[in-house]
Amino acid sequence: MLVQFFVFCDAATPWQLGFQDPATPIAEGIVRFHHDLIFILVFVCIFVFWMLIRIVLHFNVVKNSVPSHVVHGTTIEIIWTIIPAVLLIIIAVPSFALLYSVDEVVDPSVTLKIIGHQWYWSYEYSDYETKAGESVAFDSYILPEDELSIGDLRLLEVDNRIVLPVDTHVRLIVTSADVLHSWTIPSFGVKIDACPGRLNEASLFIQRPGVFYGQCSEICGVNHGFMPISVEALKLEDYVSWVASKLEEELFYLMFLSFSQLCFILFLAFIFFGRSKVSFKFYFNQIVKALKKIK
Ligand SMILES: [Cu+2]
Repeated sequence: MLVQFFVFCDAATPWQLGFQDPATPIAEGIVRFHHDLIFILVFVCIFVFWMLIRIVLHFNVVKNSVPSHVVHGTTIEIIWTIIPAVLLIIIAVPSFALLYSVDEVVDPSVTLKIIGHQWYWSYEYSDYETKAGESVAFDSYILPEDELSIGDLRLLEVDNRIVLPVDTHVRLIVTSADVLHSWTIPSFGVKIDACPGRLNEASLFIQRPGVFYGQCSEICGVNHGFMPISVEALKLEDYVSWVASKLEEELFYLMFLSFSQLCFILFLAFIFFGRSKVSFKFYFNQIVKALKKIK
């Protein structure tokens, strides 16, 4: 029980009614705006229900057989127009402030490109590249149930998590390769559509380390429910070492690829020269001769 007070809720839980714990200023703003609205809503609801109950109890044929003939009342009409209008203005001011701050992209230090596919996500960190010009890019698939470990979240865990730094302005660029998807992390207050042929932009400023979970929020086909999102927020130094390891991995992969290509060519050459009557030396001499002619 005590643990629950100190652990943040960053994933959907069964029978959840409230919000997940906010991890960005935007998510905090959304939660607070919701609470402010509920405060006003409670007073409005109590007043309206009180009026309704009064009308039902007092103004019926048993208690009031002769109805009033009043059809017009200037004062009451002004009151019931002005008060709701003032309430709407009180709601509109913070609402617009929040709406425009969601759209604001503050000088980002990291850019993450998100591409929705049927039915997985792929991610690209175009800020960094290996000496061979390769950027960090990977696909992120749902982890099947038989591969889950104890404590893993069913339908939310992925094979490759996104890693992002905390206390850093991050820009998200979202698009899709096939149909509409929607990249959503409730704790970040981010829900951004992935449309084919269009780039959508959002900003992120994660305030605490942790693992955050979300899901595709646009019905995109039969496996719509099986393309979760998992973000690992790390301290800046840990993030830097993660990027370095990813770049190394990429370079190793490239080297491995070129090494295996070389082996394959040698293998073909071995088969060819092994079977032909002319020797390798003959071909070698021919090539040397041809090179000398070029000179
Ligand atoms: Cu989707």
